[in-house]
Amino acid sequence: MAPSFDDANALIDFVVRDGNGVKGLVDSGISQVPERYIQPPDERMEKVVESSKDGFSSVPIDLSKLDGPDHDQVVEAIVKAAETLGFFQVINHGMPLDFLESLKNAAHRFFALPADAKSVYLKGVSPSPSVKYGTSFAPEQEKALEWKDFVSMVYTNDGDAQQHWPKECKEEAFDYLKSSIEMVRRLLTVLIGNLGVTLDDSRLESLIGMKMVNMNFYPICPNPELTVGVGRHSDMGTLTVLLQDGIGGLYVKLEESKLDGRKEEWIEIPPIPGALVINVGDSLQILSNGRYKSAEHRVRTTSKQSRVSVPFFAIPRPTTKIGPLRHLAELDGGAIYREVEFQEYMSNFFGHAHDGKKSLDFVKISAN
Ligand SMILES: O=C(O)CCC(=O)C(=O)O
Repeated sequence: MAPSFDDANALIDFVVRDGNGVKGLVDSGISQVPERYIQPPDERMEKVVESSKDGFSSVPIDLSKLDGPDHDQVVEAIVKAAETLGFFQVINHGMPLDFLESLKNAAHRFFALPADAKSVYLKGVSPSPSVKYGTSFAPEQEKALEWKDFVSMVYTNDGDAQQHWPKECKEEAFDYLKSSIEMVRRLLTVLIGNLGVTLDDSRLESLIGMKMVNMNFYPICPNPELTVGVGRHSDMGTLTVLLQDGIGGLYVKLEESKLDGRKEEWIEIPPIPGALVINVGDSLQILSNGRYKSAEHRVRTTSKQSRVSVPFFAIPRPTTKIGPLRHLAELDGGAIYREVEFQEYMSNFFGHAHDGKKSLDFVKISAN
């Protein structure tokens, strides 16, 4: 029998420790979200106003044109998107539509498993440190939990992935990882090339040396107006490639400087069949001395249908030193971020609940 979800400890035991997740909560037949999921009024998403776009293009970028006569225009579009919103969508990226469908199906297959089959991958008991199943982002640190379950697969080598990634989704996750790596290499070469640096293979690899595929599951929510799927945050890595399904609900915040005094505004990244979403992470913002914008984003919940998304995160190797490119800092009259070993940045990132772009404060050099 499901415990009383009015008792916060029993709720955490059921959802987090026993691995039932939000899915288990919903399957138990709740008609209202437990208190612990209720966001403070400022974080609720019931009144999301879609902005007038402010010149941000929602037209996806055709990546196949990077190799043809339109190369320069495609580079310009990628750079502009990275400098403004920090988010863009790509099509003709080399992953066929039926493969993307199979990837979403694989995510549904995993989360449809009974809790005891998923909980073998809980932190502390998982057969490999590279696989982790869980719920919310940092339940120990969060005042209000996120309405999301996830499985995370860190790539170390082909053998580990074959042996340890969950069989319900490993083939698809692995193929997605391999294709995403190629895409990220091309995009980073463009973006860093635009900063006047030609990346050699070893430098490129140090910037994307940690590779991770997550599968996110957002169950139907009885009170979407009180909850969030994922709270406001930016990603810590260099670039993220995201497959979302057709449900929608991914929102990106416009930078304050673009708002001319208007209050905060969020733009929805609309689902486009066959497209993948790309976003800039903190590491690329740091490296570019603030030129490229790591995008603050969050996810709405819905009462209509469960949603899945599959991000691939390209993350610097823990031993890589991340700091602004020296010539940019000189050009700009100083670095706005201090150099840090990425391991340190990552520990700080995971040590806090999602809180917008506060993760960057860890390395920000104050103005005075
Ligand atoms: O589900 C989404 O659309 C975004 C997921 C996300 O932001 C994350 O996993 O960090």
